Amino acid sequence: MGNAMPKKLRGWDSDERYLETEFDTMDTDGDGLLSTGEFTKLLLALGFGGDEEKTEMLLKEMNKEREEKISQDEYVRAIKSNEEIWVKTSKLRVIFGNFDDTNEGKVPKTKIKRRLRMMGFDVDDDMSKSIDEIDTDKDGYVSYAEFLTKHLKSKGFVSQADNTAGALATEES
Ligand SMILES: [Ca+2]
Ligand SMILES: [Ca+2]
Repeated sequence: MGNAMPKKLRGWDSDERYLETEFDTMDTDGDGLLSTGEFTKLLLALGFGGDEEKTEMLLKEMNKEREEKISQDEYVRAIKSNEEIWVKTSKLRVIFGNFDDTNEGKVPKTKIKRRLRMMGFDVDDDMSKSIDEIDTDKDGYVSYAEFLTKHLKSKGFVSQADNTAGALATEES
């Protein structure tokens, strides 16, 4: 609280873990930096609607020292401090956060299926299977990292082979 930002989520340790996970999922080589291209892809995947010019401006703003790369810290600060970007990139956080009402950054698969049924979805074998597939480390939970990785893959922004870092970034807490 005490934050001027009139926005919603504020879960999973004051939203920061969401942002850190987003960064780590896109940082497929695990060096703690995103290239401008990766950063742009991440914003687009999160729903920051295709405005490349704006993305470039944002990059220049947040990127004081390095020319071509941003750190996790820069990412977290930039997104948290820019309400427009925050709101425009929040769709996946909000969807996930609605399921994650215990604020752990992961949701039991059984709970996801139950919720979906309650919401009126027909959770048939196919749907059930695709939920199982999101849980790549097979711990019975869908973490935000897994959820996001699935989304990035479906957009073609990370490949299957690139996924190790994203899976490793899955929270243990
Ligand atoms: Ca990297
Ligand atoms: Ca899992």
